[in-house]
Amino acid sequence: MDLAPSPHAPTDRSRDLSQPLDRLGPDETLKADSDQLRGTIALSLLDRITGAVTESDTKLMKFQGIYQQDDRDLRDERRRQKLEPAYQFMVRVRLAGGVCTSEQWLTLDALAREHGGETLRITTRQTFQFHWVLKDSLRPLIQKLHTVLLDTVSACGDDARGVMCSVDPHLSAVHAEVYDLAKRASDHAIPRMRAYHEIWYGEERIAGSAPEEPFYGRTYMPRKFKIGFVIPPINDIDVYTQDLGFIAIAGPDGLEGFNVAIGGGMGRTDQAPATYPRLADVIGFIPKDQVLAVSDAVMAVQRDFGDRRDRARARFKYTVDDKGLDWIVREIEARQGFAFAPARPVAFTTNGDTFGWRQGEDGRHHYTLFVEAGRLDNRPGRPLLDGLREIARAHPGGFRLTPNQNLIIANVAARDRQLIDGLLEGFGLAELNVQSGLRRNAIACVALPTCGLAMAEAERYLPALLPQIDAILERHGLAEEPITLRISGCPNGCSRPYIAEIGLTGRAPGKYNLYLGGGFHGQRLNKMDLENVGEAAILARLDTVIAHYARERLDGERFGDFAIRAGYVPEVKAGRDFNT
Ligand code: SRM
Ligand code: SF4
Repeated sequence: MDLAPSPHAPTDRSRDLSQPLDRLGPDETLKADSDQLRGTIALSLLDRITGAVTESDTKLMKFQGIYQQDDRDLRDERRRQKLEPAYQFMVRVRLAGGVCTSEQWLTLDALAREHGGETLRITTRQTFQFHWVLKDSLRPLIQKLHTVLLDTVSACGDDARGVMCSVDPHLSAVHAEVYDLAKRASDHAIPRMRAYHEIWYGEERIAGSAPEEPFYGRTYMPRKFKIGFVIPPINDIDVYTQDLGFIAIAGPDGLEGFNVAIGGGMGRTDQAPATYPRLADVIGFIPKDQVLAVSDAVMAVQRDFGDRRDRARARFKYTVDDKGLDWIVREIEARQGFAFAPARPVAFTTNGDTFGWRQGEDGRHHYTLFVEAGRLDNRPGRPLLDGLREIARAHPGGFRLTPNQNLIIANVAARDRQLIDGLLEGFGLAELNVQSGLRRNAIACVALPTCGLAMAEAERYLPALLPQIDAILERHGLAEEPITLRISGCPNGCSRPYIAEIGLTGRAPGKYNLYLGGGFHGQRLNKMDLENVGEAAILARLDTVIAHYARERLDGERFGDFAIRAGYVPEVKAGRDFNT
């Protein structure tokens, strides 16, 4: 298939000319003065006196997929001992659509054992994160990733992040084609970033007169920009939370094109009403060969009109609301050179995963394994990392990471199913899939102890919280009821909690906001029901609502829909109304 040529701007659009340089935020100046993200990172890495890098290099390294963190469990003790914080780094791999070969898996596994505290984490955007990486280990880790064609370029930072895609390109021809487009969109939107090659691979700087970043210029995007591709009826990527979402439309002869959705996002700040989660608007249909042109046009509009003064309001969703949807659509159409066709009808049924074995159109088999909160490690009686290493050694078909933090052992020939089943049994992993409806649909962000922004636990609290809610559901005869629950350690919403039927966001240690009424397949924002409360209040409230739901729900009515119909929370129609 021929893709439309890229309308990448040939000029250095390092800033929006409507926003004078002296009024730009400090991060804009940092980017502009960073020598295309080189900063002093190479020097910081050599500094033996500290386990950290400088403050400005910390920010620039994000564009290279690396976050400086410190172990927050040790923070107070180290302060008492007058030691610097236990600095370490999170390293995020760029992995479009969560597709990973068995060879890559074995390398990731070896690196996690050597440098990453013997753990890997599947993120909510279908990639791997290493935690606990020391400064000296960064280069060896990144160089080793390079040997299996993996990198961490723009996995974080003000650029196009890892592109998501409905899981498993082997399920059908449409899945394969959509994944191929997602991968191309990811490769296309990636910053050129020579700094990465120089700093991490030790390559020489190449002198040249052409701009290093023809699209991004010197100041990249105003903020992170997230793209995702989804294949109805499964909204596994939560397409309405993406800055730019492509919703696949297939006809009798295969993939025809995409409905385009713009302006989604979750992040907000408590007590800052100008910040809010927002669901993307569907603005029309495009033929499949226009994906890159649309992606360029939408990103260019945000690049040029996004707020570069106030980072709290620099995401595309605010540009859409501030400029107005009609204005934004006209601007996108002008840049891409064609108008959107009317959107086609689509129907989603769930945003969850289907567990166990499934068979693709081509007869190959795929096994989805439940991974609680995406954490891959070895625990007594549950040697997940060891078991998956053996599976990767025995099975050449590769893996898929799901946006719900689960794992697919993909592309298995019928004759090898027994082998995989045997390994899953042997390592005690088959029983991981025996979970309640709530558990199968629960997501937690990382939060403590690595996330510097966490206000409360999430991943570490989930295993203690879920049995208590399961007990309530069981008491009311709803043990198998699929209900989406998402918990984040702060309002940034990395587990996409504002579309869950039950959402929790951390306010302080042991304290959360409770949200109810999200749409089961990610189609509606929820609404705050209780503010800044502890476990007892959360469980008591859920007991009341769940008991009522068990008594009076309509046939097939979802928990989130019921919470609104029964008047526990009002329906939120637009992101702007979320805080009112
Ligand atoms: Fe996130 C920041 C982890 C998906 C919204 N996120 C962070 C940082 C890097 C904290 C920081 O800035 O210091 C967290 C690192 C914690 C750690 O120790 O690993 C972090 N975010 C994650 C991950 C790992 C959560 C997880 O448990 O899987 C996810 C990695 C995704 C990936 O592979 O790229 C992750 N983050 C998300 C999502 C979900 C999504 O994209 O589908 C969101 C909500 C959607 C959105 O962007 O609106 C999300 N993360 C944020 C925000 C709020 C952004 C905003 O618009 O206000 C922040 C804070 C920020 O950027 O300032 C943040
Ligand atoms: Fe950290 Fe907050 Fe994201 Fe959780 S939601 S990973 S606590 S930034």
